[in-house]
Amino acid sequence: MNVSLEGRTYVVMGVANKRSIAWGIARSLHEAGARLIFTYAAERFEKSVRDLVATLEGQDALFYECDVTDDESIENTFEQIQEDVGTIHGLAHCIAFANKEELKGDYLNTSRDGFLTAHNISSYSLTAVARAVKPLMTEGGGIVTLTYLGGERVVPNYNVMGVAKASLDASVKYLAESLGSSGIRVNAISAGPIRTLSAKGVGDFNTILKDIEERAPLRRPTTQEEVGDTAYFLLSDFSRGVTGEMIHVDSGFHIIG
Ligand code: NDP
Ligand code: N5H
Repeated sequence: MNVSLEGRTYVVMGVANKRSIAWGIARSLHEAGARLIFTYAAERFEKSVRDLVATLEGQDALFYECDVTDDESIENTFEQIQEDVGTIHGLAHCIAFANKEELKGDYLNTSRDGFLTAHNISSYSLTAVARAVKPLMTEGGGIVTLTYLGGERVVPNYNVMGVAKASLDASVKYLAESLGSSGIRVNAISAGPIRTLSAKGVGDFNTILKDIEERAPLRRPTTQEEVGDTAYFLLSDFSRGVTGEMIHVDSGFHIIG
């Protein structure tokens, strides 16, 4: 069994800045020796991702623009990656979006457009990306996505994103079945709240974190590094028997009633 990721290449989707969970995953994979490929949503984010990656010593990374709402963009990205590097050993999908005005108040008021946008970007994108990366994963490997407790139970203000995460969680299981015979495992990490750009300005984050510090078994908030190391586990041979699974990296908060 090889738990070093030397000689392996992983795609990381969803680094916006140094607080991104995707960046925590990238650092863990980098430390394990992996070569990394980054995708960003639009050209205007390219420089900030490149500047961050320049801080990873000895990392010979590649960068591609990929808007997951656009089938052509997904196809072009993975065709280009195949041309440039050939085989891929895994992928981290760290992408979600819902309209800000629908992440507060009553879920009942969710619009059709808002519902479809949240599901398109936050859930369907995993299926579209999994289909596009499959031909590049000729040696098998792992796909990891990020989810949140609000998909399993009602969490105030998470609203339409909770419904989209429930759909994402079900997709992880169906994709695990679709891709298992190709040696590709599909798993989710359910992360505890982490202050990222997405989390900015939504809900009362301080109150949510205080509750974690008081009631979660580990009495401390989740870190990017904790999620990063669990992604490393799920993308390495250590987890070779694990697929269709959701691992909570949330200081144990999900077991508290
Ligand atoms: P970030 O804001 O750092 O990352 C969100 C990413 O989604 C951004 O990089 C953004 O890209 C990308 N994105 C949005 N729309 C598109 C699109 N159309 N195409 C491609 N990329 C897109 O936040 P997080 O790190 O917090 O979020 C990562 C994941 O973690 C999400 O799935 C989130 O739901 C999940 N999660 C977060 C938790 C938290 O507390 N922070 C807890 C549990 C789960 P760009 O900036 O280029 O637009
Ligand atoms: C219960 C909570 C707090 C309330 C709900 C938060 C939901 C957050 C998820 C989505 C992804 C946030 C989002 O789409 C924000 C956008 O409307 C506005 N922001 C942006 O457009 C920025 C610039 C870009 C980078 O963001 C994206 N996403 O593209 C949940 C929290 C305790 C935990 C949490 C924050 C979960 C989660 O899923 O992220």
